[in-house]
Amino acid sequence: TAEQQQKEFKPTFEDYQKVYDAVAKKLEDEDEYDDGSYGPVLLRLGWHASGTYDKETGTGGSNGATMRFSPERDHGANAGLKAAQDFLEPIHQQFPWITYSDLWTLSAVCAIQEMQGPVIPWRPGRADRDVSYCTPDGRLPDASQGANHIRAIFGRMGFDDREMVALSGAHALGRTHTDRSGYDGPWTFSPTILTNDFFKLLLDEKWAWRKWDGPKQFQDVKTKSLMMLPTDMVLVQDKKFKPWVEKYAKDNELFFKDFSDAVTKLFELGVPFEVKEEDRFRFKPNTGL
Ligand code: DDH
Repeated sequence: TAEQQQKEFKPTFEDYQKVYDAVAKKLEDEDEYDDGSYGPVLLRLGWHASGTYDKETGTGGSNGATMRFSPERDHGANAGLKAAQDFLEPIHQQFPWITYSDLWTLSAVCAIQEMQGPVIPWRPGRADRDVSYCTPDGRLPDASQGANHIRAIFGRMGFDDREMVALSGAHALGRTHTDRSGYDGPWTFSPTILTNDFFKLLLDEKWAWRKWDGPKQFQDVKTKSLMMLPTDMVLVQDKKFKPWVEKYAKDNELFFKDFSDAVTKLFELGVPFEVKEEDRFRFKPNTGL
């Protein structure tokens, strides 16, 4: 059984690289989904698995993959993430020795790297846990809120302002869906390639409230084809967030460095690793295969 394999099989770096390669290949093959890639939704799965962490109680985080179960899978913030879990199911069948918890964060790392983002150092060690470890609803950010909310949510995970802004750069990728969050549209013109465009557009475009029946969101005045969430706009409205938006808009290398550091930290929150920090794996990207 998978559980026996997870206990008995001692995978090496090469074994994990094989899982990475299988995810990368499936990303290449299944290019009909959404804007042409499952990459963004795979990243969102890894982030929502990890972003439930509470540093005070040590609960939540990527250790456990409890989003497989109700009630956590039904939390509003997780709407649509079943697509990512279903995408990964055949990979899990192919490599039953890996835990779902490790697979989800490894796949999010793969998604970032295959979408031309920075290398994200990663280490194994997460164990799957049962339904009793599901976190309560409300631990993930609410896009309709302001700066206090962002700082409360990410502060609870242990992040500072700089890290909060760097992590938000993930919204260069993917889109919002009316049948998931209720919001509509992508943030950038290249939603399957990671760049600092989220920050550039936030500063350079003129944004106005979109006139529609849906939830309050911003629209770019010029093309009316891009969107920003209220929480995205907070990053240029808040005096302490904005300087980081400006730095990342000017310097993609700095953004990649800080994004890589913050995502590595995010995916490791609350995980009792045996592998040391200095022994983290750096997976070889397959881009262009
Ligand atoms: Fe996000 N995000 N996110 N986000 N996110 C959505 C989509 C994606 C917030 C709200 C939303 C991060 C931070 C925040 C990604 C990655 C990350 C959607 C749309 C909403 C709403 C969902 C849908 O309708 O399908 C809010 C609020 C915050 C906040 O910081 C306050 C972070 C930190 C990350 C990360 O990865 C580090 C990605 C990728 C998507 C695109 C998903 C897709 O299917 O495409």
